[in-house]
Amino acid sequence: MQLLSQFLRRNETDEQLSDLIATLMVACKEIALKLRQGALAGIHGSTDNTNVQGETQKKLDVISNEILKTVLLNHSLVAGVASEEESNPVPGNKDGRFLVIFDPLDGSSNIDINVSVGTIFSILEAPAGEDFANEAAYLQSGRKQLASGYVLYGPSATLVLTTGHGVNMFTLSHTGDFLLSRENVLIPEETKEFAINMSNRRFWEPAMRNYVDDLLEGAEGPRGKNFNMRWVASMVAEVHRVLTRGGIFTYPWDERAPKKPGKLRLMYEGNPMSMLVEQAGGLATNCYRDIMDVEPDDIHERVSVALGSKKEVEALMSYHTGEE
Ligand code: AHM
Ligand code: MG
Repeated sequence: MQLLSQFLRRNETDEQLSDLIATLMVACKEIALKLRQGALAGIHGSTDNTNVQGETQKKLDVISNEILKTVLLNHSLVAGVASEEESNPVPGNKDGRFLVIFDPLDGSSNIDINVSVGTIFSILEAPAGEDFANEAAYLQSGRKQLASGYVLYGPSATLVLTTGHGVNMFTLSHTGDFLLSRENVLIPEETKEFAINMSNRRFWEPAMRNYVDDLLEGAEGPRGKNFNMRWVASMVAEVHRVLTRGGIFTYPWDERAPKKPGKLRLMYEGNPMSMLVEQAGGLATNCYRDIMDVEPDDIHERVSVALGSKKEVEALMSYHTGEE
């Protein structure tokens, strides 16, 4: 059994980056404990607040956000953090080397029904001479990420991490250590499994409708095989399934919000998940091009997401671009 810290040392990961990842895991372990207590701790349900995206905050959204902020902003290497639950970035140590961007508790509509949720994070280099209370410092494309990952709080708590050299999984043990449980994750190139919120079909672009309609035709249709569908409504769980056994996950453009395409956020969800998926040999696109090539204009910007098994994402893209 190999500890996360041993694994990072063995792979000659930058010491400061390893230190930051260890600190992040202190916060995630605390969140895992709160989640395990569930209803007994009186932390289910919603607050009276809405976040910057106009969504009602769950009590655990707020608690997880506070835990991450407290732990990270006390770390001398952290120049600032940006969170899905904060209107503006929060500065840390102005001489810190890293910026940390996170969705403290993704899939939080699943908390009260005891279904998997997760913390998603993205780590960037802090540009010299910037004001880390200002979002400009954080508006870097996904290609600039030094590391990204998530902790899935499911039947077990699992860290899935990339520092740009493949993807590895670590499971939280009863002793409170993250132990290596899967090395060099690779997503199968082909799949027969897709994940999309079908109830939004009438709002999609025609290309997306055609693609999904063809999947539903099964072996008799143009795709020539029978597909199965899954929808957990927690991106972390969907991406975990894709990384574990392949598949395609998509949350596409939606005509209800033409200026804010899709539901998922580029900086907190799109970029970190895209880095993991690409590092595992998959594709992560906005249906037209790689998400990590998108230059962000706004810290809370939304993005259309289609990621997973390479050949299936290419098939989806061909419906959109018209290219075979
Ligand atoms: P959240 O960050 O507010 O939890 O929202 C993101 C979640 C994703 O985890 C998931 O893919 C999606 O919202 C589910 O949305 P839907 O309500 O359409 O099923
Ligand atoms: Mg989220």
